Amino acid sequence: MRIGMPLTKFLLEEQRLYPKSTGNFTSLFSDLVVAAKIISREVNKAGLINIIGSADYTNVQGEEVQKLDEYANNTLVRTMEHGGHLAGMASEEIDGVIDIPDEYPRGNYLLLFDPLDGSSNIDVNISVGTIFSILRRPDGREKATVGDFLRPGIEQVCAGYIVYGSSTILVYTTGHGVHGFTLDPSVGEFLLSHEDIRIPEKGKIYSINEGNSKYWLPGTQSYIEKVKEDGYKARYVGSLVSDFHRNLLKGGIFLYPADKKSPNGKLRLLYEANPLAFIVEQAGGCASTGDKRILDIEPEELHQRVPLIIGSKADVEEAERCWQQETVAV
Ligand code: P6P
Repeated sequence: MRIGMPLTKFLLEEQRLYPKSTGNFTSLFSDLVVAAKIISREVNKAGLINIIGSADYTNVQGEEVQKLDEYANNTLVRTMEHGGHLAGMASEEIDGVIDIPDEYPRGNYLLLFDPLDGSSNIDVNISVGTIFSILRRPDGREKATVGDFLRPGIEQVCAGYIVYGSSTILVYTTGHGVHGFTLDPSVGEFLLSHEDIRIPEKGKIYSINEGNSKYWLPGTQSYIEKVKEDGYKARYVGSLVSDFHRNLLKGGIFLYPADKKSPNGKLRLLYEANPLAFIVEQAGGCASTGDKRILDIEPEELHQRVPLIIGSKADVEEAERCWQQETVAV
C-alpha cells in the first residue's frame, strides 16, 4: 500500500514502468500539478479577495465569465506554455487553438482543459473543478492545428480532474488504473489518498437536473422512473466534477442526456466527457451517449456538445436499455 506517497514520487515510480520513457510526460504532468496548486490557492480564498463575481465579459460559450474562470485559464496557459512539452492547448474559455509562443520550444503533447468547471457555483461556495485531457501530437507536426485535437477519446494518453472542495483532490489515469491524491496545504504536496479507485458495479445514486424533466425524451423518463422505483437517492450538485467524483467513489450514475431542448446535451466532448469517460472506464464503469460509447466518438469540432450518461457499469447499461428501447430521434 502506497497511501501517503507524494505525487511527485508516484509519478517517478510510474515512469519506471516504461524503460524507454524520456521523462517528458512526467515533467508535463508536474507542471500541471503546479497550476492545480495555484488555482486551488485562489479558489480557496476567493471569498477573501475581489475575484468573485463576473469579469464583465462572456466566453466562447456565450456564458458570463467569472473572474476565477479567467484566472484559472490564464494560470494553466502561463504555467504550461513554456515547459517545452506541448504543441498546443485547447480551453473551454478560448475559441480556437492556444498556440505555444515562438520563444518557447514545442513538444509532443496536446493539452485540453475546462479550467474551472461549475464556476457558476463559486459565489455560493459549492465545489468546482478543473478537467484535463492529454493527447499525443501527430508525428511530423510542429505547430498544432484544430484538427490535431479532433481525435476520439480512446486516443487519450492521460485524463484527470482536480476538485476544489472541502479538500483539493487530483484524480488521474494514464490507462493503468485510477489514482487520487489529496493536497496537504501544510507541505504543499498532493499525497496518495485513493490508490486504484474502482467504481462499484452498481450504485444507489442518480444525478440529473430534474428541472429539465419536461424536455426529457421517453428513454430518460422511463429510466428515472425506474431508479426512483428502485429507491435510488437523488444527488445533483450542478458541478460536474463534484457529481462525478462522488459517484466514482460511491457508485451511481450521472446523466446529462439529449433532450427536446438540447438535442446534443450540454456538456463538452473533448474536455469534459472524454476525460471523465477515460477515468470511469479505467475504474470499471461506463460512459455513453445512450447510443454510443463516449470514447469512440469521432469529434467534428473543438467545443462540440455530447449527451453524457456516466457511472457504474450496471446502471449505465440499464439507462442505455431504456434509452434504446424508448427514445425516438429528437
Ligand atoms: P445545469 C456547470 O455549468 C456545468 O457545465 C457542469 O459542471 C454541470 O454538471 C452542468 O453544467 C449543470 O448544468 O443545466 O443542470 O445547471
